[in-house]
Amino acid sequence: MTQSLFDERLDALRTAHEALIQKKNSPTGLSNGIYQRWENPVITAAHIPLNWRYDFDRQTNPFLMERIGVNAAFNAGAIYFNGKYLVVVRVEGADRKSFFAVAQSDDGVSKFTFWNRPIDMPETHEPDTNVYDMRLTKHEDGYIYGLFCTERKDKTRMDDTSAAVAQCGIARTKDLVKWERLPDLITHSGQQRNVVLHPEFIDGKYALYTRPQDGFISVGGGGGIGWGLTASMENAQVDEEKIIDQKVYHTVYELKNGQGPAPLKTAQGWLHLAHGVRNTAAGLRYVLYMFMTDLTAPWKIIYKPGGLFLGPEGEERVGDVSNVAFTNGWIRNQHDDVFIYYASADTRLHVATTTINQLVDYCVNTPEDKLTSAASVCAINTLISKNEGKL
Ligand code: M1P
Repeated sequence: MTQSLFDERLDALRTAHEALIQKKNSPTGLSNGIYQRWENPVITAAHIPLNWRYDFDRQTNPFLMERIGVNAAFNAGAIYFNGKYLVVVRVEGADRKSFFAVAQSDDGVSKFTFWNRPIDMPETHEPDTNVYDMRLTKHEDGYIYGLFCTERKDKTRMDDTSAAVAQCGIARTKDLVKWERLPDLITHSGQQRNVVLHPEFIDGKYALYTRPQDGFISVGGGGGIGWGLTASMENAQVDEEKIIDQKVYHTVYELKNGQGPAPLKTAQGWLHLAHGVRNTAAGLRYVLYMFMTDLTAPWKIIYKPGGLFLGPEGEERVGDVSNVAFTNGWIRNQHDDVFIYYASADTRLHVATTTINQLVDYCVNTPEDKLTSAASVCAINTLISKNEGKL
Protein backbone atom coordinates (compact mmCIF):
# COMPACT_ATOMS: atom_id res chain seq x y z
CA MET A 1 0.00 0.00 0.00
CA THR A 2 1.38 3.41 -0.87
CA GLN A 3 1.96 6.00 1.83
CA SER A 4 -1.04 8.02 0.70
CA LEU A 5 -3.39 4.98 0.56
CA PHE A 6 -2.21 3.97 4.04
CA ASP A 7 -2.89 7.49 5.35
CA GLU A 8 -6.27 7.60 3.62
CA ARG A 9 -7.30 4.32 5.21
CA LEU A 10 -6.07 5.41 8.64
CA ASP A 11 -8.00 8.64 8.31
CA ALA A 12 -11.16 6.78 7.25
CA LEU A 13 -10.87 4.40 10.20
CA ARG A 14 -10.41 7.26 12.66
CA THR A 15 -13.29 9.28 11.19
CA ALA A 16 -15.68 6.32 11.31
CA HIS A 17 -14.67 5.46 14.88
CA GLU A 18 -15.06 9.03 16.11
CA ALA A 19 -18.46 9.33 14.39
CA LEU A 20 -19.61 6.17 16.17
CA ILE A 21 -18.43 7.37 19.60
CA GLN A 22 -19.98 10.83 19.15
CA LYS A 23 -23.30 9.51 17.82
CA LYS A 24 -26.31 10.93 19.65
CA ASN A 25 -28.81 8.56 21.18
CA SER A 26 -32.56 9.10 21.39
CA PRO A 27 -35.39 7.42 23.19
CA THR A 28 -37.38 5.00 21.04
CA GLY A 29 -41.10 5.63 20.51
CA LEU A 30 -43.82 5.29 23.09
CA SER A 31 -42.54 3.47 26.16
CA ASN A 32 -44.48 0.97 28.27
CA GLY A 33 -44.45 3.46 31.17
CA ILE A 34 -42.10 1.19 33.10
CA TYR A 35 -38.85 2.07 31.32
CA GLN A 36 -37.66 3.80 28.17
CA ARG A 37 -35.58 1.95 25.60
CA TRP A 38 -33.00 3.90 23.55
CA GLU A 39 -32.40 3.64 19.80
CA ASN A 40 -28.71 2.76 19.61
CA PRO A 41 -26.62 0.27 21.54
CA VAL A 42 -24.35 2.20 23.92
CA ILE A 43 -21.38 -0.13 23.32
CA THR A 44 -20.52 -2.49 20.46
CA ALA A 45 -17.33 -4.23 19.37
CA ALA A 46 -16.74 -1.29 17.01
CA HIS A 47 -16.48 1.08 20.02
CA ILE A 48 -13.24 -0.59 21.14
CA PRO A 49 -10.35 1.87 20.65
CA LEU A 50 -8.51 1.51 17.36
CA ASN A 51 -5.10 1.39 19.05
CA TRP A 52 -6.13 -1.84 20.84
CA ARG A 53 -6.78 -3.45 17.47
CA TYR A 54 -4.52 -1.90 14.84
CA ASP A 55 -0.78 -1.60 14.51
CA PHE A 56 -0.35 1.92 13.09
CA ASP A 57 3.23 1.31 11.94
CA ARG A 58 3.42 1.28 8.15
CA GLN A 59 6.53 -0.92 8.20
CA THR A 60 5.06 -3.69 10.35
CA ASN A 61 1.45 -3.38 9.13
CA PRO A 62 1.61 -2.20 5.51
CA PHE A 63 -2.03 -3.14 4.77
CA LEU A 64 -3.25 -1.51 7.98
CA MET A 65 -4.94 -4.75 8.97
CA GLU A 66 -6.83 -5.24 12.17
CA ARG A 67 -4.28 -7.30 14.11
CA ILE A 68 -6.31 -8.09 17.22
CA GLY A 69 -9.99 -8.55 16.44
CA VAL A 70 -12.83 -7.95 18.89
CA ASN A 71 -15.91 -10.12 18.50
CA ALA A 72 -18.37 -8.60 20.95
CA ALA A 73 -18.77 -6.12 23.81
CA PHE A 74 -21.66 -6.89 26.12
CA ASN A 75 -22.67 -7.92 29.71
CA ALA A 76 -21.38 -4.93 31.69
CA GLY A 77 -21.20 -4.13 35.38
CA ALA A 78 -22.02 -0.48 36.08
CA ILE A 79 -21.35 2.19 38.68
CA TYR A 80 -21.80 5.96 39.12
CA PHE A 81 -18.29 7.17 39.91
CA ASN A 82 -16.96 10.72 40.25
CA GLY A 83 -20.00 12.11 38.42
CA LYS A 84 -19.62 9.76 35.44
CA TYR A 85 -21.57 6.72 34.30
CA LEU A 86 -19.07 3.87 34.19
CA VAL A 87 -19.57 0.44 32.68
CA VAL A 88 -17.15 -2.46 33.11
CA VAL A 89 -17.71 -4.20 29.82
CA ARG A 90 -17.19 -7.84 28.97
CA VAL A 91 -15.07 -7.51 25.85
CA GLU A 92 -14.75 -10.74 23.92
CA GLY A 93 -11.82 -11.01 21.53
CA ALA A 94 -11.85 -12.80 18.20
CA ASP A 95 -10.02 -15.55 20.14
CA ARG A 96 -13.13 -16.01 22.35
CA LYS A 97 -11.32 -14.81 25.48
CA SER A 98 -13.26 -12.24 27.47
CA PHE A 99 -11.69 -9.50 29.57
CA PHE A 100 -12.88 -6.38 31.35
CA ALA A 101 -12.60 -2.79 30.19
CA VAL A 102 -14.05 0.42 31.62
CA ALA A 103 -15.96 2.89 29.44
CA GLN A 104 -17.47 6.15 30.66
CA SER A 105 -20.20 8.55 29.64
CA ASP A 106 -21.39 11.94 30.91
CA ASP A 107 -25.09 11.26 30.45
CA GLY A 108 -25.30 7.46 30.75
CA VAL A 109 -26.98 6.97 27.37
CA SER A 110 -24.40 8.07 24.80
CA LYS A 111 -20.76 8.77 23.92
CA PHE A 112 -19.23 6.00 26.00
CA THR A 113 -15.45 6.11 25.62
CA PHE A 114 -13.06 3.46 26.85
CA TRP A 115 -10.30 4.24 29.30
CA ASN A 116 -6.78 3.96 27.87
CA ARG A 117 -6.25 0.28 28.59
CA PRO A 118 -8.29 -2.79 29.50
CA ILE A 119 -8.34 -3.80 33.18
CA ASP A 120 -5.23 -5.71 34.13
CA MET A 121 -6.94 -8.24 36.38
CA PRO A 122 -4.50 -10.15 38.62
CA GLU A 123 -4.83 -13.93 38.69
CA THR A 124 -4.96 -16.36 41.59
CA HIS A 125 -2.49 -19.26 41.88
CA GLU A 126 -4.79 -21.06 39.44
CA PRO A 127 -4.94 -18.89 36.30
CA ASP A 128 -8.36 -18.16 34.77
CA THR A 129 -8.95 -19.35 31.22
CA ASN A 130 -11.78 -16.88 30.78
CA VAL A 131 -13.34 -14.17 32.94
CA TYR A 132 -16.70 -12.47 32.38
CA ASP A 133 -19.86 -10.77 33.67
CA MET A 134 -18.61 -8.56 36.49
CA ARG A 135 -21.09 -7.37 39.11
CA LEU A 136 -19.92 -4.20 40.88
CA THR A 137 -20.90 -3.47 44.46
CA LYS A 138 -19.95 -0.37 46.39
CA HIS A 139 -19.90 -2.03 49.79
CA GLU A 140 -20.29 -0.21 53.09
CA ASP A 141 -16.80 -1.48 54.05
CA GLY A 142 -15.42 1.21 51.68
CA TYR A 143 -14.29 -0.98 48.76
CA ILE A 144 -15.80 -1.42 45.33
CA TYR A 145 -16.01 -5.18 44.74
CA GLY A 146 -16.09 -6.85 41.35
CA LEU A 147 -17.46 -10.38 41.41
CA PHE A 148 -17.23 -12.24 38.13
CA CYS A 149 -17.26 -15.66 36.59
CA THR A 150 -13.89 -17.37 36.28
CA GLU A 151 -13.85 -20.34 33.97
CA ARG A 152 -11.23 -23.07 33.76
CA LYS A 153 -10.91 -26.43 32.06
CA ASP A 154 -12.43 -29.31 34.01
CA LYS A 155 -9.27 -31.33 34.52
CA THR A 156 -11.21 -34.37 35.68
CA ARG A 157 -12.71 -34.68 32.19
CA MET A 158 -9.78 -34.23 29.82
CA ASP A 159 -11.52 -36.38 27.17
CA ASP A 160 -14.16 -33.65 26.72
CA THR A 161 -12.65 -30.43 25.36
CA SER A 162 -15.69 -28.36 26.37
CA ALA A 163 -15.91 -29.63 29.95
CA ALA A 164 -15.33 -26.55 32.13
CA VAL A 165 -15.73 -25.36 35.69
CA ALA A 166 -17.28 -21.97 36.46
CA GLN A 167 -16.60 -20.32 39.81
CA CYS A 168 -16.92 -16.86 41.33
CA GLY A 169 -13.78 -14.72 41.06
CA ILE A 170 -13.45 -11.79 43.48
CA ALA A 171 -11.48 -8.56 43.17
CA ARG A 172 -11.70 -5.18 44.85
CA THR A 173 -10.63 -1.67 44.04
CA LYS A 174 -10.98 1.96 45.07
CA ASP A 175 -10.49 3.50 41.63
CA LEU A 176 -11.37 0.81 39.05
CA VAL A 177 -7.78 1.02 37.73
CA LYS A 178 -5.83 -0.98 40.30
CA TRP A 179 -7.50 -4.22 41.37
CA GLU A 180 -6.64 -6.51 44.27
CA ARG A 181 -7.51 -10.09 43.43
CA LEU A 182 -8.85 -12.17 46.33
CA PRO A 183 -9.26 -15.95 46.45
CA ASP A 184 -12.26 -17.34 44.59
CA LEU A 185 -15.47 -17.92 46.52
CA ILE A 186 -15.76 -21.34 48.14
CA THR A 187 -19.21 -22.92 48.28
CA HIS A 188 -20.46 -26.48 48.49
CA SER A 189 -21.92 -26.32 44.95
CA GLY A 190 -20.06 -27.89 42.04
CA GLN A 191 -20.12 -24.66 40.04
CA GLN A 192 -21.19 -21.03 40.46
CA ARG A 193 -22.16 -18.21 38.11
CA ASN A 194 -24.03 -14.94 38.61
CA VAL A 195 -22.74 -14.36 42.16
CA VAL A 196 -23.44 -10.85 43.48
CA LEU A 197 -22.37 -9.09 46.68
CA HIS A 198 -25.09 -7.36 48.71
CA PRO A 199 -24.01 -3.74 49.48
CA GLU A 200 -24.58 -3.89 53.26
CA PHE A 201 -23.41 -6.12 56.09
CA ILE A 202 -26.00 -8.56 57.42
CA ASP A 203 -25.38 -9.46 61.06
CA GLY A 204 -21.80 -8.23 60.62
CA LYS A 205 -21.21 -10.55 57.65
CA TYR A 206 -20.93 -10.11 53.90
CA ALA A 207 -24.01 -11.41 52.07
CA LEU A 208 -23.92 -13.01 48.63
CA TYR A 209 -26.55 -13.87 46.05
CA THR A 210 -25.36 -17.10 44.45
CA ARG A 211 -26.47 -19.43 41.67
CA PRO A 212 -25.44 -22.98 42.47
CA GLN A 213 -25.26 -25.33 39.50
CA ASP A 214 -24.34 -28.95 38.91
CA GLY A 215 -22.83 -28.59 35.44
CA PHE A 216 -21.21 -25.85 33.36
CA ILE A 217 -24.31 -25.03 31.28
CA SER A 218 -27.03 -26.87 33.15
CA VAL A 219 -27.92 -25.91 36.70
CA GLY A 220 -29.20 -29.45 37.14
CA GLY A 221 -31.66 -30.38 39.85
CA GLY A 222 -30.74 -27.40 42.01
CA GLY A 223 -30.35 -23.89 40.72
CA GLY A 224 -32.33 -20.81 41.64
CA ILE A 225 -30.99 -17.62 43.18
CA GLY A 226 -29.28 -18.52 46.44
CA TRP A 227 -28.31 -16.50 49.52
CA GLY A 228 -25.37 -17.07 51.81
CA LEU A 229 -23.16 -15.27 54.30
CA THR A 230 -19.39 -15.09 54.66
CA ALA A 231 -17.38 -13.60 57.51
CA SER A 232 -14.73 -12.22 55.16
CA MET A 233 -14.22 -11.39 51.50
CA GLU A 234 -10.50 -12.09 51.83
CA ASN A 235 -11.28 -15.79 52.16
CA ALA A 236 -14.91 -15.86 51.13
CA GLN A 237 -16.69 -19.06 52.02
CA VAL A 238 -20.41 -19.73 52.06
CA ASP A 239 -21.21 -22.81 54.14
CA GLU A 240 -24.96 -22.63 53.78
CA GLU A 241 -26.74 -21.57 50.60
CA LYS A 242 -30.47 -21.16 50.80
CA ILE A 243 -32.53 -20.71 47.64
CA ILE A 244 -34.54 -17.50 47.84
CA ASP A 245 -35.94 -17.43 44.29
CA GLN A 246 -36.57 -20.78 42.67
CA LYS A 247 -36.97 -21.98 39.10
CA VAL A 248 -40.66 -22.68 38.45
CA TYR A 249 -42.43 -24.80 35.85
CA HIS A 250 -43.98 -22.90 32.92
CA THR A 251 -42.62 -19.49 33.86
CA VAL A 252 -39.93 -17.32 32.24
CA TYR A 253 -37.49 -18.78 34.79
CA GLU A 254 -38.36 -22.40 34.31
CA LEU A 255 -34.88 -23.67 33.36
CA LYS A 256 -32.56 -21.33 35.24
CA ASN A 257 -32.26 -17.83 36.66
CA GLY A 258 -29.65 -15.55 38.17
CA GLN A 259 -29.37 -12.28 40.05
CA GLY A 260 -28.45 -9.35 37.77
CA PRO A 261 -26.68 -6.39 39.40
CA ALA A 262 -26.53 -5.69 43.16
CA PRO A 263 -29.98 -4.69 44.45
CA LEU A 264 -30.99 -1.04 44.93
CA LYS A 265 -32.24 0.11 48.33
CA THR A 266 -35.57 1.97 48.50
CA ALA A 267 -37.88 2.93 51.36
CA GLN A 268 -40.18 0.03 50.39
CA GLY A 269 -37.50 -2.65 50.10
CA TRP A 270 -34.63 -3.80 47.86
CA LEU A 271 -35.20 -3.72 44.10
CA HIS A 272 -33.79 -6.74 42.28
CA LEU A 273 -33.25 -7.27 38.58
CA ALA A 274 -32.55 -10.83 37.41
CA HIS A 275 -32.52 -13.00 34.32
CA GLY A 276 -34.73 -15.99 33.70
CA VAL A 277 -34.23 -18.74 31.13
CA ARG A 278 -36.68 -21.08 29.46
CA ASN A 279 -36.12 -23.68 26.77
CA THR A 280 -37.82 -23.50 23.37
CA ALA A 281 -37.64 -25.43 20.09
CA ALA A 282 -35.33 -22.61 18.91
CA GLY A 283 -33.00 -22.90 21.91
CA LEU A 284 -32.78 -21.06 25.22
CA ARG A 285 -34.55 -17.72 25.68
CA TYR A 286 -33.13 -15.29 28.26
CA VAL A 287 -35.29 -12.43 29.56
CA LEU A 288 -35.13 -10.05 32.54
CA TYR A 289 -37.54 -10.06 35.46
CA MET A 290 -37.80 -8.18 38.76
CA PHE A 291 -38.66 -8.74 42.38
CA MET A 292 -38.36 -6.87 45.69
CA THR A 293 -37.01 -8.10 48.99
CA ASP A 294 -37.55 -6.97 52.56
CA LEU A 295 -35.44 -4.01 53.74
CA THR A 296 -34.11 -5.76 56.83
CA ALA A 297 -34.28 -9.31 55.47
CA PRO A 298 -33.06 -9.06 51.86
CA TRP A 299 -33.43 -12.82 51.45
CA LYS A 300 -37.23 -12.56 51.75
CA ILE A 301 -39.18 -11.74 48.58
CA ILE A 302 -42.04 -9.32 49.30
CA TYR A 303 -43.19 -8.51 45.74
CA LYS A 304 -42.73 -10.41 42.50
CA PRO A 305 -44.43 -9.11 39.36
CA GLY A 306 -45.47 -11.86 36.96
CA GLY A 307 -43.63 -12.52 33.73
CA LEU A 308 -40.82 -10.76 31.96
CA PHE A 309 -39.73 -7.18 32.63
CA LEU A 310 -37.65 -6.87 29.45
CA GLY A 311 -37.01 -9.29 26.61
CA PRO A 312 -34.89 -9.03 23.46
CA GLU A 313 -36.78 -7.13 20.72
CA GLY A 314 -36.20 -6.60 16.98
CA GLU A 315 -32.50 -6.56 16.13
CA GLU A 316 -31.66 -7.32 19.76
CA ARG A 317 -32.89 -10.86 19.15
CA VAL A 318 -30.05 -11.68 16.76
CA GLY A 319 -26.38 -12.16 17.53
CA ASP A 320 -23.84 -14.70 18.68
CA VAL A 321 -26.29 -16.25 21.12
CA SER A 322 -29.66 -15.21 19.74
CA ASN A 323 -32.77 -14.57 21.84
CA VAL A 324 -30.83 -13.40 24.90
CA ALA A 325 -31.36 -10.34 27.08
CA PHE A 326 -28.94 -10.28 30.01
CA THR A 327 -27.99 -7.72 32.62
CA ASN A 328 -25.35 -7.38 35.29
CA GLY A 329 -25.29 -3.60 35.68
CA TRP A 330 -27.55 -0.70 36.56
CA ILE A 331 -26.92 2.78 37.90
CA ARG A 332 -29.03 4.94 40.15
CA ASN A 333 -27.97 8.59 39.99
CA GLN A 334 -28.50 11.38 42.57
CA HIS A 335 -31.98 12.12 41.14
CA ASP A 336 -33.12 8.50 41.57
CA ASP A 337 -33.04 7.97 37.83
CA VAL A 338 -32.09 4.41 36.96
CA PHE A 339 -30.02 3.37 33.95
CA ILE A 340 -30.35 -0.31 33.14
CA TYR A 341 -27.49 -1.65 31.03
CA TYR A 342 -28.65 -4.80 29.31
CA ALA A 343 -26.95 -6.81 26.61
CA SER A 344 -28.57 -8.47 23.65
CA ALA A 345 -27.66 -11.81 22.11
CA ASP A 346 -24.25 -11.87 23.86
CA THR A 347 -23.16 -9.28 21.30
CA ARG A 348 -23.75 -5.63 22.32
CA LEU A 349 -24.81 -3.39 25.22
CA HIS A 350 -27.98 -1.25 25.41
CA VAL A 351 -29.53 1.09 27.94
CA ALA A 352 -33.08 1.49 29.20
CA THR A 353 -33.92 4.37 31.56
CA THR A 354 -36.47 4.62 34.33
CA THR A 355 -36.76 5.84 37.92
CA ILE A 356 -36.81 4.27 41.38
CA ASN A 357 -40.48 5.27 41.76
CA GLN A 358 -41.46 3.60 38.48
CA LEU A 359 -39.63 0.39 39.39
CA VAL A 360 -41.20 0.25 42.85
CA ASP A 361 -44.66 0.88 41.36
CA TYR A 362 -44.01 -1.87 38.80
CA CYS A 363 -42.98 -4.37 41.50
CA VAL A 364 -45.74 -3.51 43.96
CA ASN A 365 -48.67 -3.21 41.55
CA THR A 366 -48.05 -5.68 38.73
CA PRO A 367 -50.09 -8.87 39.23
CA GLU A 368 -48.08 -11.91 40.27
CA ASP A 369 -47.72 -14.96 38.06
CA LYS A 370 -50.46 -17.23 39.45
CA LEU A 371 -49.09 -20.06 37.28
CA THR A 372 -52.15 -21.07 35.23
CA SER A 373 -53.90 -19.74 32.11
CA ALA A 374 -57.19 -19.42 34.01
CA ALA A 375 -55.54 -17.29 36.69
CA SER A 376 -54.02 -15.04 34.00
CA VAL A 377 -57.47 -14.52 32.43
CA CYS A 378 -58.84 -13.76 35.90
CA ALA A 379 -56.22 -11.01 36.36
CA ILE A 380 -57.24 -9.43 33.04
CA ASN A 381 -60.95 -9.61 33.92
CA THR A 382 -60.26 -7.93 37.25
CA LEU A 383 -58.50 -5.10 35.41
CA ILE A 384 -61.36 -4.74 32.88
CA SER A 385 -63.90 -4.58 35.72
CA LYS A 386 -61.84 -1.91 37.45
CA ASN A 387 -61.65 0.12 34.23
CA GLU A 388 -65.44 -0.20 33.93
CA GLY A 389 -65.79 1.21 37.45
CA LYS A 390 -67.20 -2.04 38.74
CA LEU A 391 -64.60 -2.59 41.46
O1 M1P B 1 -25.48 -16.96 26.79
C1 M1P B 1 -26.37 -16.35 27.68
C2 M1P B 1 -25.73 -16.15 29.06
O2 M1P B 1 -25.37 -17.42 29.56
C3 M1P B 1 -24.81 -17.46 30.86
O3 M1P B 1 -25.78 -17.17 31.82
P1 M1P B 1 -26.33 -18.37 32.77
O4 M1P B 1 -25.21 -18.74 33.64
O5 M1P B 1 -27.51 -17.89 33.52
O6 M1P B 1 -26.71 -19.45 31.80
C4 M1P B 1 -23.65 -16.51 31.02
O7 M1P B 1 -22.53 -17.10 30.46
C5 M1P B 1 -23.85 -15.15 30.36
O8 M1P B 1 -22.61 -14.54 30.20
C6 M1P B 1 -24.51 -15.27 29.00
O9 M1P B 1 -24.90 -13.97 28.58
